[in-house]
Amino acid sequence: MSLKTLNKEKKRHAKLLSKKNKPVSKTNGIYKRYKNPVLTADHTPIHWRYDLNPETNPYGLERIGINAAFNSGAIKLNGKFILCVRVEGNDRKSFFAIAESPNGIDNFKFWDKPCVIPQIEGNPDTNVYDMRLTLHEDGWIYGIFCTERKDPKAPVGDTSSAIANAGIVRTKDLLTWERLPDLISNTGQQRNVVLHPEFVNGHYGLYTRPQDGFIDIGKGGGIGFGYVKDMTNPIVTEEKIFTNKVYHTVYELKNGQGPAPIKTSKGWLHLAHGVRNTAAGLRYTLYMFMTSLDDVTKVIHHPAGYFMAPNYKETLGDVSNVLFTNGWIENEDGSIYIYYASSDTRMHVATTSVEILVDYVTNSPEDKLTSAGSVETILELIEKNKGLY
Ligand code: M1P
Repeated sequence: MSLKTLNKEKKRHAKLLSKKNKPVSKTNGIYKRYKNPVLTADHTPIHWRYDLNPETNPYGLERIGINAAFNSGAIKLNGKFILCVRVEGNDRKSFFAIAESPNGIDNFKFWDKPCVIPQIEGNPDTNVYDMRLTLHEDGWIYGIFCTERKDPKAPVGDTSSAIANAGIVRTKDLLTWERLPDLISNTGQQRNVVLHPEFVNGHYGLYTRPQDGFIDIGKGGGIGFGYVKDMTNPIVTEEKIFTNKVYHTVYELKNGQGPAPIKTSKGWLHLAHGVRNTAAGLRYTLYMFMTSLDDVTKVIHHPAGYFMAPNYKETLGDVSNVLFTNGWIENEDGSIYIYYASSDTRMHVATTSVEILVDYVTNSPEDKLTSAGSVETILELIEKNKGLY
């Protein structure tokens, strides 16, 4: 790489990584969005992309292109805000890489090398993505991700049919990963599988999202919950769908658990994505609900509609009109950092607090599932506001 090109690129990269982020002034009181994305493809280290030897790269060309940095698991470790990022190359392969920030809103820097995920002998992953990190009460940090492989039963000439399942790793330091067997379930294909942070009835608890095909939901769908006795032999024999897709809601077509839920004195706070179809294609938004402390599958509060939908800039990207989340961090002071990706392209943060989210989830009206019902809900608020406006 020519010295001039290299220096220019290094300067541009350093400036991007140290750019301050600040909240935008417009807010609904529930969360604050931030001006800049926290991570993009351009944040990936220069030494992952360029051959820095002028003898082998005299023109200073980029040798390995990175297309996107999105759908990240999140955890706070050793005082740092850590993301396990889905990085996607120009070759369409996704892989995981850790990025850390001292404050959770800017200055995210990738670690020196991407994560090396051990492979299952004889059954390598073709593509991996969307890792959920859960610090479990057994002391391990588990990473559950989607492992995608070509469908061995695909007819000749069909080069697209794939099978999705949950791959499982565990670690103590996010540097060395132990691969455990892939999830065994009998409900079809699995994506968006998430480990509950506590034992439930003496077992590991998994949020699942079974569907009949890779794209086709078929008779499947909904967020399920199942038990696993031993994570080194992860078999879920039964899944209870406890929050299903519903006609004429933002999760009409499909949904999926976001990160592991956060425990509060009122119940477990859940963040999920819901998908509906439109004339312009699928629209992914984020929504919230709360489950009971006595029964993690009992939904006790469920605000109507979406919690967050893509704003204009966020609607644009590789897969437009998508917000997706698989990571959030509850800070020691009760603040919450929601890490979400827009349009399968880049990562953002939104900040709020446990107190605010509990208020949002417990006091926002539920969906009455008809237009007349929505008008009735607005009239109730207008009545309550009498004399106040
Ligand atoms: O492209 C949008 C999202 O599509 C999938 O989510 P789901 O399985 O709910 O449809 C995932 O591939 C996800 O990575 C992606 O962001």
